[in-house]
Amino acid sequence: MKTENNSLWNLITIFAFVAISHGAQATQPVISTFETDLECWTVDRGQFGWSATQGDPGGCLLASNAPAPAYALAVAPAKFHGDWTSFNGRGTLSYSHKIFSIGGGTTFTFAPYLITISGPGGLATWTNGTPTSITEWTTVSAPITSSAWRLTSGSWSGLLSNVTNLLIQIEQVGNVPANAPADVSGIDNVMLIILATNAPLVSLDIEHAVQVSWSSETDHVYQVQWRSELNTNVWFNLASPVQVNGSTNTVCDSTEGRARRLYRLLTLH
Ligand SMILES: [Ca+2]
Repeated sequence: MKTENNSLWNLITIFAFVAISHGAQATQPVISTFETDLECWTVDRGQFGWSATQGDPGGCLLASNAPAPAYALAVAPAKFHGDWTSFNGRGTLSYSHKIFSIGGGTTFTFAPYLITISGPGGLATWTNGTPTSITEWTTVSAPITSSAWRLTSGSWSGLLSNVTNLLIQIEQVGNVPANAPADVSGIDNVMLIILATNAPLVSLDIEHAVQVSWSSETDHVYQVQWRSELNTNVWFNLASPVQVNGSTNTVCDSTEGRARRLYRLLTLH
């Protein structure tokens, strides 16, 4: 059925919010893009290594480990450690994840995406969404707010005051029997960043595509992301990161065959 432009407003619900750092008072983003090496990331079990070309884009961390029920965890380097207090309520920890192969065997047990942070002040775990097969690069995003995490020891404020261990589950598939061919997964674009909702949105226009525009600050790189459902924290990159090219920047996304999408804008650096 051909849809008139005006009725698209009835079919498409658009939300947009803008991420912009808070100037001199901002907590600096912490980012791993694995462009040249593993950036001191490790994986707690199984095989792991760096790929120069299979990332989102460029390099990424790859891991391969078959036995269930253990799921391999990527271990963040020291640059992600420290006082996360200023991220509380306005920060996000996100990463790109891809299942390249689910491996072999007779039973495949998929686990939800999982992040654990811990330190002298406590331990908390975040989970959301469970893949069911191989995936494309998928953005997984966890808000740094207490209601989104399961605190198993200590206090939220005490934990955030000194995070000494960040674990991101890289293996999403458990294989039985244990000697089955291993699954292969990757992680890229790990970002601990500030999200803010108070930056001005210049315009949001819909014709046959959604046009998302925003006011930009010089020397910043932006990434527009989208998701299709309101009740999931799985975000996808829309095109590549945008280096600012003026006071207003625009990214378009086709509406063809899409009932509803939610957009957001991140400041990468
Ligand atoms: Ca990369």
